[in-house]
Amino acid sequence: MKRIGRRRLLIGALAGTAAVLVGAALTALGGGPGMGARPRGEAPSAGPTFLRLGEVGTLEAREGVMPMGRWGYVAGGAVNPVLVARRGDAVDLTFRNMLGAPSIVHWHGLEVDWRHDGHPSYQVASGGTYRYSFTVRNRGGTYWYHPHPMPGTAEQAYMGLAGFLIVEDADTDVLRDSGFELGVNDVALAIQDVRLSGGAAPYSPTMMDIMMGMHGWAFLVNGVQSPQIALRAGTNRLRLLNASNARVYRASVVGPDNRQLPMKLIAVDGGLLERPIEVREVLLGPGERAEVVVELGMGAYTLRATTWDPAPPRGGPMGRGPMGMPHVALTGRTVDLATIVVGERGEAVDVPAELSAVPETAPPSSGRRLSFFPAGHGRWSIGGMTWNYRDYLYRHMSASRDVEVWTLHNPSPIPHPMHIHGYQFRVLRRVGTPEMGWGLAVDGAGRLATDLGLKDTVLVMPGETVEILVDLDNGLRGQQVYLFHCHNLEHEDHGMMVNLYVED
Ligand SMILES: [Cu+2]
Repeated sequence: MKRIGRRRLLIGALAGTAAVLVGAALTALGGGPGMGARPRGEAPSAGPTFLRLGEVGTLEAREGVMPMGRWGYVAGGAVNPVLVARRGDAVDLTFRNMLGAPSIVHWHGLEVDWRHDGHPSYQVASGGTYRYSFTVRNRGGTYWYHPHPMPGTAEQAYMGLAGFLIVEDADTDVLRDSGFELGVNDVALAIQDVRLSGGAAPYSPTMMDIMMGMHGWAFLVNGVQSPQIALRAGTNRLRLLNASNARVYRASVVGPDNRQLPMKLIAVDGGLLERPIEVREVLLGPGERAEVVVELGMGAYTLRATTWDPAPPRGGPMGRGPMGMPHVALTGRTVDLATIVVGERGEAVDVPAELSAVPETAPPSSGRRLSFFPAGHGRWSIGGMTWNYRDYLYRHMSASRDVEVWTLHNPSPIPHPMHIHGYQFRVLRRVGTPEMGWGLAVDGAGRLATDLGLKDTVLVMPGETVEILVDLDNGLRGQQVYLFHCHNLEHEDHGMMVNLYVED
């Protein structure tokens, strides 16, 4: 199996990260006491490994392959490898589920036939396999893969099963050729929060956690707590992924003077923006991605975020507020996620002023309005429906005819990052944005910089109404059953997911 940039990783700009991760990966794959068995015949890897998606024969979900006994996907001897594909690539790989519970893989953001999309109808039992066969049809961009069984997504993602899936196309080639190199000055950083207890991070949500989503207090970047990321001076491209179960981040890079650096936002969920947008922070709900370009000099920097924690309920856990929910609130605080150490000279890169033509979406033919409500017993509903396999929130949606405006209304005190499978959509408007998003709007429609490209996940903040434009024609024909769900994974596991039935 071909490895991309492996040699460069070992000697290159990620050496610091690699140093942190070498030990971690060795311990994990070496199978220390209580760490689980080492995959047969596979050597430990050093640092993030880049693998061609089309050349991955088998992707295994395994327990105990990461530090703290956490879980991961194993391919080519690497844990949670960064998979790299080219638009148009044919993918034929086998998922093997070595977990103790059913699982299936979802290619988050990719437009694929629903039989290869990780719908839980296709989850396989422990020891089972599932064969994926699809063509990569998306624009170049930063996507990711993670488990999607029902229930169990929340636990499996929390335990560490997640990886990046980078798609390349002609537009991202131009950007790369301007001077970015994967693993050198183009790095992928997945942010996650967990609760540490006795050197492990077990998944054991309380009823309150199920209602609010599981919020941890220890922060991991690519599976490592408070890592040092070594970059070179000059221009760096950071691909940020919020891989957390529930936590929302306003992320920034802070300099030695403790001030937020100016950054260029160049890409979001569904690939490159039309042109770079100057920002100092990006708001990322669970599942969302943002690519930012930042200029670094010699010295130490901090990847920092404002995050929100559920405040203790007023009136005790049994106290009920509006909508029959516990009295909940979210309180912001600042956390340092990673240290960026710049000790080597690098290159300045001129980012093109025109990045890509984001495809136009046809004018809408119809509209739907959807609200999110608690449905009792820790469950949540979308448009009045909670998850079951047999029912569809919408039937007879027409791929060839329907372009829809969806008005997503969140009357609850909890943010809901809403994700649609099989499509990339546009964000049209935000109304009623709360403090969490204040100061981030960049146009008269209340949109954030991260709303200005193609999206597969949109954060609907407490009290907010967000309009999105969904073109049901993703180029795939035949009957499709796609999912629309909250990417707060406790919400997803507790009913906040529905089927959509799309036909020609
Ligand atoms: Cu939710």
